[in-house]
Amino acid sequence: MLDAQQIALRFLSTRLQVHPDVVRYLQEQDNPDLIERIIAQVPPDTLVVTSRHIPGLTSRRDGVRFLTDPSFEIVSGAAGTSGSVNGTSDYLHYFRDRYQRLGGMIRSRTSGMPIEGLLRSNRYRQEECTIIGMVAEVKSTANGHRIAELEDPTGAIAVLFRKDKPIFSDAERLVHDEVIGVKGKLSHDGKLFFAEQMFRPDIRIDNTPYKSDSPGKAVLISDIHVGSNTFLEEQWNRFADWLQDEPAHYLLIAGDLVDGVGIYPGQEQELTIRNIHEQYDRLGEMLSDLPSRMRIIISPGNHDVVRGAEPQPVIPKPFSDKFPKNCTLVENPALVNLQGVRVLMYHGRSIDDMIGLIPGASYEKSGQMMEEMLTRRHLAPAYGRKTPIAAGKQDRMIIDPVPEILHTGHVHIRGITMYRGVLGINAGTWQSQTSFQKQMNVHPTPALAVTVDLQTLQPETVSFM
Ligand code: D5M
Ligand code: FE
Ligand code: ZN
Repeated sequence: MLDAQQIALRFLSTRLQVHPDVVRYLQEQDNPDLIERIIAQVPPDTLVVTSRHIPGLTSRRDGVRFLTDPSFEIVSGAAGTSGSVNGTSDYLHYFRDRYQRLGGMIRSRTSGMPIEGLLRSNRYRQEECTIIGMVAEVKSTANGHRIAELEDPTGAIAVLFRKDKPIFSDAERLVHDEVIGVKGKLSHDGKLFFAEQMFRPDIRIDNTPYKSDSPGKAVLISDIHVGSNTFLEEQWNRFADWLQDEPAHYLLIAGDLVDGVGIYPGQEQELTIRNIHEQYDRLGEMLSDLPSRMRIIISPGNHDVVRGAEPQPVIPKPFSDKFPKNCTLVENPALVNLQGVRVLMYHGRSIDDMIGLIPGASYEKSGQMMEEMLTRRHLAPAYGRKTPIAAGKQDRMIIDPVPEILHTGHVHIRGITMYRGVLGINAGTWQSQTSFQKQMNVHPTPALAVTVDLQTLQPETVSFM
């Protein structure tokens, strides 16, 4: 996504002001050429560039969003945007970008001071102040308090969250590499910061989701696992039959399309299709049997043939050859716009990590796991554990803009949640319990689809068991 300030500066350099709606639109388009085209096209007496100056765009009723195609647009995560990773310089950029953008969200509600400034002089000791930093490390003390090392670009400080303070329930759920703000006081000796209050980047409390002004229905699924001997073919066929008569406009599939090969030890014994090409070809046939009036949006997961590091690229050419024409391939994650309703699709591998780090978290509570992402405004906050992240120049895992719907998969367990106006949906899987999941004690909820009416944003679960 382009930087808002840079967009505004580019316009200012030609003596043009620019409306925030237009900045937002240009950020979403992520195409610097478009800015140049608009500058070249505005009439010479223009003072402020508004939506009127952008040709071919229809505005959403609230004037916030513009669509070239009112029924469907990929906001981010289009094919070819995942990029490659170039060593340590990108890694530094990545964390700087993560800190700047998430810190900026916190700063819009409370101002913070640089950690270095706090430590340099005695002036701030015992004075209430706020700092904004990334959690470098977090652990429990011998007395059951939590202590976190908080870092910003200027310095680092140990922050203590006492177990007898109301703040402790937030602090318990701290994971490393998330960005937070803390209000509190520095100790006498300047070595420890006592936290009183904590701010996450979070969704605004008054966030109101956009609803489509024309009829539309989306069907959300994930984790089909074609090729596995636990893939539920009969149930899938029932789903396909049901779609024939269902006025559904969109089918969204959030990863693990096929079971893949060599994904876990002993997998060969549990495959009915042992060739990865044949697995995708079979999926292509299944999708071709679905109504061609539907737009099918497909993103990959950790069982798919692309690199594991997120953002994961789209399913590449030879594998998608048999997919019907009504399929659109997107990356993982991807933000798509259905009639103005934005759906953030993310397979959800980071849930494995969060379950290990957040007390009380579990596979059964996939709804809560989506809330943990939304409050941190990040799809995979903890870096360097099971979820490989391609640390490119920009952090593509940041949740910005706020979607109407967060669509995840991976856990194979249905979960639906509503958090500050954002609808979180995990529809489960089309695979019954595998021996691996038995060992992991994961009890799937298979053969479910979740539909969403785009005019009301009401979800409904349909079972095909
Ligand atoms: O994930 C299917 C389910 O298995 C999901 O609930 C997560 C769980 N799973 C997958 N890999 C692991 C590891 N490494 N540890 C613990 N739990 C795991 P799928 O991506 O379909 O294999
Ligand atoms: Fe899966
Ligand atoms: Zn998965």
